[in-house]
Amino acid sequence: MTKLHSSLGPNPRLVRMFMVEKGLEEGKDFERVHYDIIAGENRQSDSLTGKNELQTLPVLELDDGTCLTESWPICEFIEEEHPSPNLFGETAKERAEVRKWTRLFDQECVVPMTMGFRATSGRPMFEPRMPVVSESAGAELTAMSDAKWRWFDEKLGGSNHFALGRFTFADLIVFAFANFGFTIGWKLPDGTDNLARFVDTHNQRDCAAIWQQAE
Ligand SMILES: N[C@@H](CCC(=O)N[C@@H](CS)C(=O)NCC(=O)O)C(=O)O
Repeated sequence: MTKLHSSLGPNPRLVRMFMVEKGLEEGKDFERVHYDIIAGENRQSDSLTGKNELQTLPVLELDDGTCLTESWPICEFIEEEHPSPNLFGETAKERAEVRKWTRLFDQECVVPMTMGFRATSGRPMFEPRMPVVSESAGAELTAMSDAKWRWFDEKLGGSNHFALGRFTFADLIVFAFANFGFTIGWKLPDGTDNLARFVDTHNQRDCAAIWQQAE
């Protein structure tokens, strides 16, 4: 059976949410292998190194032993294997639109947000594990990310969808990382009422339950 090597954190949960959206069930369609990243289990495990040289989660291990890494490409792989419901777009133009919003969000919000967190409130956990920027640079990165969240709020306007006028991966990644933020004490920046409405709306989706589950 396909194995999803998983842990606490937004990236594994993004893939798990995607699987819920696809109607794929843990125990039936895939097996989940959990790593305690707080205890550094992923960094001590030789077996994970063999699957992902970066020792991060998620890793999707296929029946033939192929190991796929990086949450977004894993989700695109799942989409190709399970085309319905469509979450990346039906045509090349639609896919370009979904990937545009995903890329913008990944680069402009996720990167500064996570680097900022690792250098400030997350510092005690991350400093011993990986290079982190200074606390003041971390605060600047958080401010840059907040400014981009506001830009996303403006782009969203009265809609609850970033692309194609329907639920896509672009919405899922924004929703997943907002929920991740809430678990670490982050709040939507002031002046992002559209995003607050977006989160409230998508909290009704089945995939939102992933954030209520203890690891
Ligand atoms: N770019 C990767 C990021 C993977 C990543 O950083 N995963 C985190 C969990 S959200 C992790 O494994 N952290 C534990 C560690 O770095 O030791 C992806 O998209 O999957």
